[in-house]
Amino acid sequence: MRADTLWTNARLLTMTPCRPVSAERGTIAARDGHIVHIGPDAVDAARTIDCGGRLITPGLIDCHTHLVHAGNRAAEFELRLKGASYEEIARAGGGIVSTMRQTREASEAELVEQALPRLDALIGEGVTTVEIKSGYGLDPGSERKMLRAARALGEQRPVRVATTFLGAHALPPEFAGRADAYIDAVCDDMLPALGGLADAVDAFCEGIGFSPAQVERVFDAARNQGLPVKLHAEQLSNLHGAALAARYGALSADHLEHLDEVGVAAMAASGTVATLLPGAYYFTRETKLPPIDALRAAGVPIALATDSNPGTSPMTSLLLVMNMAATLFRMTVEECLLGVTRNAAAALGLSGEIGTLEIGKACDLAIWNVSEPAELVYRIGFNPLHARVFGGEATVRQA
Ligand code: DI6
Ligand code: FE
Repeated sequence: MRADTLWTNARLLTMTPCRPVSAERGTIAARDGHIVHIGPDAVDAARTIDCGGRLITPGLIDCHTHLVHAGNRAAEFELRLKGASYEEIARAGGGIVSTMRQTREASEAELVEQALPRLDALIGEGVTTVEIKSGYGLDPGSERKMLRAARALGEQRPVRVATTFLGAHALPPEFAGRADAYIDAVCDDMLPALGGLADAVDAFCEGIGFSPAQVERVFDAARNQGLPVKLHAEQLSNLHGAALAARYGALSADHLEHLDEVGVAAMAASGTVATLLPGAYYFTRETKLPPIDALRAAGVPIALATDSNPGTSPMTSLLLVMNMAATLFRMTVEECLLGVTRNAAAALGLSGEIGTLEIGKACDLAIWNVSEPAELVYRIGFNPLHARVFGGEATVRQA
């Protein structure tokens, strides 16, 4: 069989379980967008690209973002610099609800236009898959508009977009004091009307979000639609959301600074990925560390993501996320790289398609100008991407 493209003279970081971060000299080949060969020898191919000894990793995966939204919250950032807390701002009608107002007013095309620079920043650092949540529309039409914009981004750029419905992100003002009625609307009006626009369902389980009982109702409705679930859990307090998510076989529980041992054990038993978001930890000046040692000891897979959003993590760099995870959370280089490849794929339920360099998976590659894997984690604010390949097609580095 003849391959379409063969990359030679590379050092391959397969991220497979046996030797995740020991680079092996070799070649990799694609046909019809998928990896058809990987190993020391070359195979026959229509086109050959010499990688000059460069390091190749799987294309990076940002498994938790709120990339689609209108406006920004720089003014709120300034208030926080003067001492206001994230929760105080949210309770005073700022926060998520202020982004909701601007997002409702924006057209689908405007949402796409505003998200594109953020998406291009991720792509420019080797991201080939990005998860994008709704959650700033908070009414049926606006939530669908956000998800359509997310799908459109995947058509306008060479990137795979996984969409997540986050209707239970915040209480919209028209439902003030009636959170259960809003959850009725999420379950009965919004979720059944998604019509394939969402690949998963998420919720914000928190004092300023929704209670565990309300989240359960959303998860039951997701189950009725045959959609997998994820949860923003234990970010600001411990409501035991991770254990709840695990009971529903959630793909991931995310944030987790306030996670306890019982939650860790529940996640380990259900195979739920722990998605850590060091950008939000940093930007909100959180001081409680997620229980990394306990997650490690229990064998819970750890993913890392930007949480790119205007309120708690206005960041668009997975490379910086890795550096923060290493510096702030003391994660190892191997853990950081697994967090943005194999474990991020698992957090999206896409382990069969992406996240490692293996025959049969999509040929999504990042080719780096670095000598050692550790360099990808070590630098701050420097982009060593040489080239990026999506579905077997090379895309030149974008600014
Ligand atoms: N937790 C977060 O960190 C983001 N959403 C959530 O549930 C914040 C979203 C925002 O402030 O706009
Ligand atoms: Fe988030």
